[in-house]
Amino acid sequence: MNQRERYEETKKMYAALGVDTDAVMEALKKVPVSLHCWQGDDVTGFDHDGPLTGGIQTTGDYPGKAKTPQELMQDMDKALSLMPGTKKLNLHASYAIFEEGEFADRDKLEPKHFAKWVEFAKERNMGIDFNPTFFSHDKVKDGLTLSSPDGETRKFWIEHGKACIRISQYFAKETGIPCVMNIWTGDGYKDIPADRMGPRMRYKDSIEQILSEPYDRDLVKPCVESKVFGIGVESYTAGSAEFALSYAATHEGCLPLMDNGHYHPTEVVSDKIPALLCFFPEIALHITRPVRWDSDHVVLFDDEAKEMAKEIVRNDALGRVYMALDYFDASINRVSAWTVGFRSWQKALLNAMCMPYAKMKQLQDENRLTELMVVQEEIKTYPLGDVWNEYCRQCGVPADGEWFGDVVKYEEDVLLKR
Ligand code: RNT
Ligand code: ZN
Repeated sequence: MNQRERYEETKKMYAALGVDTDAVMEALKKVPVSLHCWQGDDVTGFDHDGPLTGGIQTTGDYPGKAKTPQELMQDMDKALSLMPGTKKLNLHASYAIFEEGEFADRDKLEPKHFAKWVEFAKERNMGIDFNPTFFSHDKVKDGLTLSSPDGETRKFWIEHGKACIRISQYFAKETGIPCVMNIWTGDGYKDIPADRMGPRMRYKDSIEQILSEPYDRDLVKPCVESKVFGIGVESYTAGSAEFALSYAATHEGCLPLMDNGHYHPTEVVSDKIPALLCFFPEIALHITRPVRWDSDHVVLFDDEAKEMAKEIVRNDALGRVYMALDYFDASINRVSAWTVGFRSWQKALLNAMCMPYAKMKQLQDENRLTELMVVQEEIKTYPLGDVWNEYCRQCGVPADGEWFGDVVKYEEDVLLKR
């Protein structure tokens, strides 16, 4: 049987369950997923020479890392050519592109410093999401930014946040697609602090000042991302889960952003998604793979990715959840890291969309839980791979088993020559 015939058989199996796989693929093609630029260069950016700070870390020194905007764009293009579906570009402020001899510090950034990214995104029909960069900079004072007790430090970072609001609005206007702007800081303490509330009160005030910058709520979607701890910031994080969620809940127009690496290891974001959807019109996600801690491994088609996707799909929330990948592995080919992560999340969404939820919900509501277990188990071995390969074919990208050689060739021809 060739791939086409296999798909036709598989389609009948899913149809018997009440799932229309043709309709699923059409719907999935329209769902935007944001691709993070920072996997391409180990979260380095172009505006500083110093180390990565903020309690996050990349490990590994795989050859071929992108060192210029041109190289990063070239690598991203290679990865994009191997990914099915609708992509959005996720940028950090530290990826500003300056003209020869030009420089603007983070508090003075302007839309023009991102004009080349806008051009890149427009040529590829992509929207853009944005992140102020509150780390890897000498104005981070004693590990603190927006929550610093030092007024000058806070002011610098508030100005950075405001500049980023203006840039986000520019992205949205240029691309015609709303820009999700995510606020995350690594502010916190390595050891037990004496004052846990003061930094949070200052953090709250700083975010309020940033969001007092005028912007169109239909164009810019500000979010606050929480975190449980960072490297060197083990005892206390100002932007904890309760802080970020309460901030979003009490500030109209601000979304909570959950990163699934940012909770205690037995907590799962899949369960938090439907909880938040009861209250928030829109939420945002950073999708990553925490291995024992917030390690930011490449996203795989694993159990929690599948569960997260299911919660978005079965609550009819594809239009309410902004999905962005967020991981950085410097120990493997970075184009492959991007590609595997993006394809895995697409697979998770496809898997989630190929399930008979009406029937499953009915079993639950009628307390037929034995049968529900059987149905949920048996669907796991349905031939999703045939639908996936057909989806890749329709999207004009290689099927599984057909793309890695391309990356190897790119590594030989381009990456190893840098
Ligand atoms: C860090 C956060 C944050 C960063 C990016 C680079 O733990 O997850 O989202 O990964 O901003
Ligand atoms: Zn994140």
